[in-house]
Amino acid sequence: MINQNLTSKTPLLMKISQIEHIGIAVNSLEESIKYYEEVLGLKCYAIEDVVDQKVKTAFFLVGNTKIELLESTSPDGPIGKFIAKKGQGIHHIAFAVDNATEALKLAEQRGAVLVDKESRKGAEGLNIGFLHPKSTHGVLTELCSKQE
Ligand code: CMX
Repeated sequence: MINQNLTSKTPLLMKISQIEHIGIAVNSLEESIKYYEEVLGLKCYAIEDVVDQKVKTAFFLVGNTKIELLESTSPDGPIGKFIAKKGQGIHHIAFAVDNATEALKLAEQRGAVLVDKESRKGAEGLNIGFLHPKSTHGVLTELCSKQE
């Protein structure tokens, strides 16, 4: 899967600073928020609609990493399709990088298949882009950055 056509100009490696968030697909934000708050003792600090992704999100902070709960707003959106097929559960892992568009290009040069050729705006105003799970050993992978 690794692209053999790397040149001397290809940057060495992507620099990931931390796990930015873990995305979890849920049937109902309301019901899941109760579990995270009342059983795990976390605090939901934001709820946001990401209209173009057809999801409603809820965020919790655990150390420097967030948990992002994702409730589908439409059966034909990515979360609606995922839940129909696999049920609730971990949906994706998001890594923080300096520049999401550059990191996407680098991942593609190194053999990953991009869902997004360039970054776009996601929840919390981050620049985000996804790598297809078929090219990442089964884990839908998001790269995100505060700036571009
Ligand atoms: N993790 C692992 N595999 C996944 C997956 C996931 N989250 N989502 C889909 N797949 C697998 C499917 O099981 C399927 O596998 P098989 O071919 O073996 O059956 C394959 O990928 C294709 O799945 P599909 O249901 O036909 O879905 P699509 O090809 O239409 O879309 C994907 C798949 C990943 C491109 C799409 O879900 C996508 O663009 N995801 C990124 C966007 C997203 O998830 N947004 C929500 C998050 C919002 C945010 O954080 O801001």
